[in-house]
Amino acid sequence: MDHYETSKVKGSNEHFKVINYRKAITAIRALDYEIKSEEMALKIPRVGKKLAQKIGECISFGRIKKLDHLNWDQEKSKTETLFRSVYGVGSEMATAWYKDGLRTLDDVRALPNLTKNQISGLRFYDDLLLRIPRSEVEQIGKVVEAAAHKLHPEIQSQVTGSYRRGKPDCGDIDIVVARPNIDNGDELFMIMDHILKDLINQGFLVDHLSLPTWEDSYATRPKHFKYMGICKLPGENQIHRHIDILVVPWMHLGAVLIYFTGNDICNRSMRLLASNRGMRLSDKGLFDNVMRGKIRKKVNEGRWVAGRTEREIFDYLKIKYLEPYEREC
Ligand code: TTP
Ligand code: MG
Repeated sequence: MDHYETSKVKGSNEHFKVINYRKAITAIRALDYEIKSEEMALKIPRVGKKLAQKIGECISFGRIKKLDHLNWDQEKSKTETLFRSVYGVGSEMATAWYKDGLRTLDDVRALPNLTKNQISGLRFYDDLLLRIPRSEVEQIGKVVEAAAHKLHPEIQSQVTGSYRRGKPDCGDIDIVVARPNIDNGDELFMIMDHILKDLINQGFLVDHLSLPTWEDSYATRPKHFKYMGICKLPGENQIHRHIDILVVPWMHLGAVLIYFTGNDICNRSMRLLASNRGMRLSDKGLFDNVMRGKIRKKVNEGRWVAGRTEREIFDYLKIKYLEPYEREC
């Protein structure tokens, strides 16, 4: 997967291989037994014939021949994977740094032209690598909810992402905030602004990766606001965590919950299913009567038909409602 990750171009064969490898890795991680043969590997969901063969090779010879033919440069792949593990660093940057002779995070730290996000990513690197136990995600969720309720008790704040799918630990905290019947950007920005100021004053938000900004045109139309930052619970020995807070229109809440609960593969499948039915699913809702031309490129935006609740979207797509814990695709 690392090899394809470094050589992928969006929409290319490599791009889809990365996705397929990821699905297989998730399935293999979930096993509670050891894979002892190619035949056993083949029985695992999402492990196809070719991958099973490679697993078989690993078991028999401890290596994969294809990687030699690919001129797989293990040092390059490992180093680029290390660079990509820094927040704000993508594949292209990682490859460029490797080409420039950089090999360690200290080499990267010495660069003069790092972005603000990369500087934060390096500053909190060790903390951000650590998984967050569910109990801590819950506590962090309560801090944000309390700030939202202080502003108005009616405001809803929900932890989504891997937490909502029931995972025992999470990579970050994904929070969605909405207020019943409030859709316009003006009020939503105000809600975001108040919550952020409160959380900054408390010392809970300690660094910002992306702060929403205000534009006049938001006043009348539904608008999503996304904050990305670093938070820390009060008290000694607390770890810095990556938090995303979304403030979204009430009419889009269901679509946002589907998107932000994920997982990403499940989102991809639902979008493809919608597209196969002449519809389009986004984090704003489900749109019907979408005309598509060549290579499925959409010709019109379609008509918004559902989005307030998740069930509404599943119903309109005529698929059985999936509980969040069932969305591990
Ligand atoms: P993440 O927080 O990146 O993923 P996660 O919460 O599922 O897992 P983790 O424990 O590592 O945090 O994103 C939240 C949701 O946003 C994800 O479940 C699905 C959606 N999403 C996509 O659909 N595509 C993407 O590329 C990303 C980054 C997220
Ligand atoms: Mg997450």
